[in-house]
Amino acid sequence: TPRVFSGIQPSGGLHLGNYLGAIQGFVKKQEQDIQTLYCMVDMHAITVWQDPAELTQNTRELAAGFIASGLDPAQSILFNQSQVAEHAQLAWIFNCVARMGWMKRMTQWKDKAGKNSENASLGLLAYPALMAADILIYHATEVPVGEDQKQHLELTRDIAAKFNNDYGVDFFPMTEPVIEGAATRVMSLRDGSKKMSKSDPSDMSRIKMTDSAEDIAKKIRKAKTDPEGLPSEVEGLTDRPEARNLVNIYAALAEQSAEEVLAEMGGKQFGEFKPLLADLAVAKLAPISTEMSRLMQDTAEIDRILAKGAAAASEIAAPILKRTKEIVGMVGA
Ligand code: AQP
Repeated sequence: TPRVFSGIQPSGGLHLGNYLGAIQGFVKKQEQDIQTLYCMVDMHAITVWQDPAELTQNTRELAAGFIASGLDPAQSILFNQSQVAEHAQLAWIFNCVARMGWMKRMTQWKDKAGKNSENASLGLLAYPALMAADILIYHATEVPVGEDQKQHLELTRDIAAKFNNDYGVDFFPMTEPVIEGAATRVMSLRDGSKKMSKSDPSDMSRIKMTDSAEDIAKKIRKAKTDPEGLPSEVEGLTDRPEARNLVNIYAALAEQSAEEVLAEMGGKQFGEFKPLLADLAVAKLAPISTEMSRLMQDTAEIDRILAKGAAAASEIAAPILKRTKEIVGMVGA
């Protein structure tokens, strides 16, 4: 039976890219009758410096964001990564299976370590091995993510295959990325060549889940565009990354395809389209953000949900870790 796992880093406030690229897909998977596990990956977050108080706050807020978006703790296992020790234990074994060269080829490593890679944390380099452990400790087969995670998921398959081959077993399954929807790669509102991200220094580049209606409208109004209006077919978006981005965002929020949006909106100028997009974004995000602030008033309840989730996750992970250790030949497994 398929099992679904995915995670998001509590490294800052959730943004529209996380919502459209990942969380909407998490909720879709929950609606199918399969086991779903969704994780706040705090151990991934600390691969770059996180202020401790902010990490705590961001982890709880992320849990609130999951629940407010429609993830039901009675249906999905919602938990915090560091609360399930099996992740780190399997990650160590995978650190010894994966090769340095594989890690150094990852575009996320190159982007985040930058020119000063000697000074990046060792954890940042090993990030994809921990991610492989997150997934494979549950023998998860489906991973809903945004497009930027495709390369890491290929590496997860490489690690599973090398482990199976090195130890002569058929133990870890091959996982499939689930990259679906009209906005699998939401771009910055200021620069159509960069993805929308938590760490972009410009707050105008992203729409946060907790932004007010006024802020959402302002950010969309000021979003970079070209002087032409909207085409009536998607071919007309070629070489127009900013226009394409806004159309894709509209499509994903409306749960339509870009073709359907353009069939309706083609010919409109951005002066007319942007307010429609802003209204749609507010209609979709405002109830989520209201529910998030309500949930954040009772952080003890959030912590209880996460503790319960961690216990349920650990029940699945423990026998898989035990078997892995036996395969490796560790005494006392
Ligand atoms: N721009 C995006 N479009 C579509 N999907 C996206 N995701 C992230 N950005 C976009 C998806 O969200 C999930 C969680 O991602 P993450 O926790 O790795 O963090 P992040 O949001 O990707 O981190 P940022 O925003 O890029 O922050 P920094 O700047 O700290 O690295 C994943 O499924 C991802 O694909």
